[in-house]
Amino acid sequence: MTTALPSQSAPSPALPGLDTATLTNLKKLTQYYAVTAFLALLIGVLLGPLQALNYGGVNVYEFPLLKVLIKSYYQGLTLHGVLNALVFTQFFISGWMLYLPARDLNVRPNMRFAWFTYLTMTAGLLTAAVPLLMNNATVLYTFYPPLEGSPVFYIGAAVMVAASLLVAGQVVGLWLSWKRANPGRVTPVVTYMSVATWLMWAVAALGLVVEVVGMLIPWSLGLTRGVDPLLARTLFWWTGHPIVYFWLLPAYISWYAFLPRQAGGRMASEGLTRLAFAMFLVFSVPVGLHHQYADPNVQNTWKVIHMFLTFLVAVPSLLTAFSAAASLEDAARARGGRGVVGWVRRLPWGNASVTAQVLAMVSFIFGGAGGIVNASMAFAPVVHNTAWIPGHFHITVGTATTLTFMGVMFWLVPHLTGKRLFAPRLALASAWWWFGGMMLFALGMHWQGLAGVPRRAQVSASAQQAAYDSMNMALPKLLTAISGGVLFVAAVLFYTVLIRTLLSPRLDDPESTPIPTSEAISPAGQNLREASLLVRRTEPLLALTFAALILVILVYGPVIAPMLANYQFIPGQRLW
Ligand code: HAS
Ligand code: CU1
Repeated sequence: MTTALPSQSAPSPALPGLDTATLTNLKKLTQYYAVTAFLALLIGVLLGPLQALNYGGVNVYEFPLLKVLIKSYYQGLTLHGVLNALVFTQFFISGWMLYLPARDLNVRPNMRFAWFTYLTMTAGLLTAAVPLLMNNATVLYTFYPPLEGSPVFYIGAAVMVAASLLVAGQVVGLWLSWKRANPGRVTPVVTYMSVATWLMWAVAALGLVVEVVGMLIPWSLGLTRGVDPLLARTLFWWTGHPIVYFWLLPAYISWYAFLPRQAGGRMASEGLTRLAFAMFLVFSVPVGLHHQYADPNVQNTWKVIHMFLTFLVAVPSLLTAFSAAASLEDAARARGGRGVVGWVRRLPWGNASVTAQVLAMVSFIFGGAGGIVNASMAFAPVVHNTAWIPGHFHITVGTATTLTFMGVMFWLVPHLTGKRLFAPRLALASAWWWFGGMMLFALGMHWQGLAGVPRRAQVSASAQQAAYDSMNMALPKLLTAISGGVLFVAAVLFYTVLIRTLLSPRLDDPESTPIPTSEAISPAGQNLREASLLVRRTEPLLALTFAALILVILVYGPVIAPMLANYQFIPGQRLW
């Protein structure tokens, strides 16, 4: 049956719109992406308390039962990082940012290609999982050489990333065909944000693709006699910094476009939203050296330039903080809120989806502030490679991203399936427990980091236990250990809600839970000719991508060229 659907945006005469059959298929695909993502997160999250206990001074890795499954702290940490930070995010985002623009534009994607991409990504994941689980790729989620994992791991990871680029290509293709059919029209804002994010990711991924395909795969297959660790790290961080915005911006899409409506308000300004995403597109990538301040053989001049560009890329997040707060205030005042800060009480705190996302935002105030500390060359030596860094990223990717995606699932699953959210009060509780656990973990870890406790270290079984004990870390260690338990409870609550919802019978028409697209206080309008200067200047996303690429070449060329000229062949090491 192929009936036309009520569309998000006006249908365009020259393009086939979404019919019921395609929409059902697209919803199924989105559900597959989301469920695969949350399954990966489930395994990753169950390993989390083990890591937290380590930083609480408790070594659980010697328990015989655990030893059967996980050979070492480092294997546990590798699985935790890969599954949560790389697999969960990429799968969720690929489904989310294909579904949203297709709905927003009302354009029919090629569903065979879309399923092919999902299957390719899953094949990549399963391939990489084998050596990870067999302790043959215990190289942590950054896989820095000369640590050498099985080639199967690098090949699986490369296939996974390549699949994400196929999704990027499909979404950009949908947008371009919409543009051709709608000359002179302003790109609808949800599509604008999605396409900007995918284009940013395409520029960002180049570094990783060159590193893995050009260096790590041939080396791990024994085709080259060594690998250059400095060049590999530099290419890794070319991708490694912007990857954090690839995780963040899909959450921002929800904060800008959906959360205001869910809370009872409006998006602040479409123009400002576009400016933020245009800035992310241009400035996300040329900043990777802020992960390499401690690396030798990189000129300080370039480190300083990357530092200033890092401060620049914090600006669109500050714009987002302003916009998000303004739209929440708009919502709360519409619900009768009063006072300079008293309005906060009138947000719909009983709504699990809203609460999860607002708490994600609150944690990101601290996560973002910590990021600026990390980026400052004067402070970096104090925090680099200490427990501070995992503290930082658990209140960025661990909450701003993850807790937002959890909150999104509370409406997305009913919207995709027609099933009702199981036990909304448990869902609400899971958001608070997750937020509380992450804040405790972050406090404990930032604190330990300031005292000099290293990151990625099995401190609970340190050979220099006396040195560790003499740091007087009893309180932060306790906080960190407790946070592992709190997060475990949060996970049990969340997965109870998710799994029971998924297993429940379909009761409603899925479309009776609509996509909560918000109106804007200051909209962009439909026609470019009548739009504001800001909207017109930010519309040409391909030109902005080109500018991004030029900027990246300018600030990476002089860093990478001497490394290529002085390539070092360092043999691999297996330290586990
Ligand atoms: Fe970071 C290391 C700098 C953001 C993730 N970062 C990491 C690592 C990860 C990570 C995973 O410069 C570890 C990598 C590794 O394993 O080695 N980070 C920054 C900076 C930002 C930043 C400047 N990071 C993120 C985000 C992440 C993430 C986002 C994941 C999603 N980070 C660094 C640096 C390092 C680093 C160095 C290397 C450290 C080292 O030494 O190795 C900025 O983008 C942050 C800007 C953000 C803000 C906050 C805006 C606040 C908002 C919320 C508003 C709230 C409201 C709520 C409105 C300025 C938008 C209102 C509430 C009511 C109730 C009304
Ligand atoms: Cu970074």
